[in-house]
Amino acid sequence: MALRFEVLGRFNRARAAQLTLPHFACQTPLFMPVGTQGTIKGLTTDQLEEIGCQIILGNTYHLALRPTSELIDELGGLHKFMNWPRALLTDSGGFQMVSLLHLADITEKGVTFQNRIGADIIMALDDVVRTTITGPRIEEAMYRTLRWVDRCIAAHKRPHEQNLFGIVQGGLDPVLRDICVRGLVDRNLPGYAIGGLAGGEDKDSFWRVVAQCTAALPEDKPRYVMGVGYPLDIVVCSALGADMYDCVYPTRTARFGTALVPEGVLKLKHNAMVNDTRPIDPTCACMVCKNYTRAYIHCLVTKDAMGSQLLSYHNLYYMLQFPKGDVPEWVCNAMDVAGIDISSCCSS
Ligand code: PRF
Ligand code: ZN
Repeated sequence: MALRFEVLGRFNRARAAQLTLPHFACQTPLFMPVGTQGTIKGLTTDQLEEIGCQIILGNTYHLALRPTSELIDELGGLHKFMNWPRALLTDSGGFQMVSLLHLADITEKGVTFQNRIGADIIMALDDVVRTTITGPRIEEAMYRTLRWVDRCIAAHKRPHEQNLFGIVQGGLDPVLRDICVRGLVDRNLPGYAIGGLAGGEDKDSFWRVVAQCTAALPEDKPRYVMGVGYPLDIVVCSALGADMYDCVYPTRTARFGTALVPEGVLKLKHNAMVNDTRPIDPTCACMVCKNYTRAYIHCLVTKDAMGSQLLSYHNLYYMLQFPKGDVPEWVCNAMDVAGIDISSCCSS
């Protein structure tokens, strides 16, 4: 294992922990910005450090195509290539994406790519099926995911430098999820992800699967909910005992002119912004809110790259700051504010 996971505090099922990875000691719960091509669009790595980013997610599939994993390896690994000293996680990309590479031994190749790229955490290859479909395809994907994790474990050449995480699949079916969780826990991996969610299912089903998986996963290992999410989802999943998240939402929505604020969202394209001299969020301490007005960003947005860069900076700052501090306090406050009662997900 190439990580240490120390729980520092608990509140009901929520926990705050230190996750020590080869390149960085991270505080959880944490949010991972998505840098598909080895960059978070519009931000420098210095800026990412400045706003408290601890770990970045990269996509094996995209990196394998360009600049290719061989070149990244030759140039000293992804950390060096993108000038990022802190932690990195690479996602295997799931079956559909990796299958586009037309490789015969996709599972083994996926791990070999990730070994070359050199991330702190590498994801096993899984078979991802949309949660909104039903029938035998869900079961097939879950069993395939379990078979593939064994091939990934066997192909993993650097277990003392990189952590291979398994991914729980099984759609919205509690029996399939249970088989998958148990199978992965038996493999004694350094961490586990809950996959196959955030694909259009209703919130109750989503939270119920997260609650079931977190309850069955080991207490002393990190739990990562993939592709999540919105601030509210992160709060609820953290209350249910999850630790890690990733999502393109804050940066993608920035490019469409939307800022994340405590009240929800602020649309900078709106005509009301044209002469608004306030910052995006008067309570935000970020560089953008300290220096620029809504009127200025309104003027730039969709016209100049600077508009989406400033919005991405603010949005990521928001996502990286809000889960900080005393977990009991922010989880409880947020749940109260949102009027959410998770007791129904937890009783089983
Ligand atoms: N598997 C992988 N990556 C993912 C997901 C998954 O299930 C999700 C959730 N749909 C986001 N990213 N490998
Ligand atoms: Zn701000």
